[in-house]
Amino acid sequence: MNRITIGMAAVLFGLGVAGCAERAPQGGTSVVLPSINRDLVIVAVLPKDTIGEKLPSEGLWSIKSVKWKAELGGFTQETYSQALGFPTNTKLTIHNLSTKYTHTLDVVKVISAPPADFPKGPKLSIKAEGDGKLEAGYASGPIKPGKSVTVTLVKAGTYLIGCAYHYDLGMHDVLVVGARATPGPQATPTPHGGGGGGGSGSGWGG
Ligand SMILES: [Cu+2]
Repeated sequence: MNRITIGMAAVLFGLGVAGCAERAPQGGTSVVLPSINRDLVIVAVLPKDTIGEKLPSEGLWSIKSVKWKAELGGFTQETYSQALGFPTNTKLTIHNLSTKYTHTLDVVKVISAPPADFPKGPKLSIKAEGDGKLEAGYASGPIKPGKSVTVTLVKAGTYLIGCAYHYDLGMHDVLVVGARATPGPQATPTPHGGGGGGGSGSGWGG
């Protein structure tokens, strides 16, 4: 006997964005584009099932995650850096939001529970590995500014991810793949946009 279930995704998505400062149109999430100058920030829509990545200092900032007991940065599925969460079997687009820098998304390590202990100076592959399937050892390969790569989330789990070029500049994050996985709280932009994003971050997040 067949049953048809509709509408849940839209309902859940609606809950997900409630409370954000910038309300996104239905079906997508908002993301801040590179600023033209310090007084003008443009917010665009990041499509569903997409991870946007760029340096924390390029405007994604970093968040001290209470849940993961680690500083996370460089990756978002909404607007600013956050822990990531998607259902298993999602066909995910990894989009480089940068105008200047090439980035990657590599699996650093698979963990079973918090804390997210990011290893110091891990060896991350620049070249693509893992045949488009997100598992231990996956590497996207270089993604040029404005370009995307797709990967299928074939296996439920908790993945520490990072950029092979900028791991040490704070581009490392947690990606949870599972039925009920949802994104974590977002980083808060640093007022006046002066400094870099790799700072102490104390007092951010919550
Ligand atoms: Cu990078």
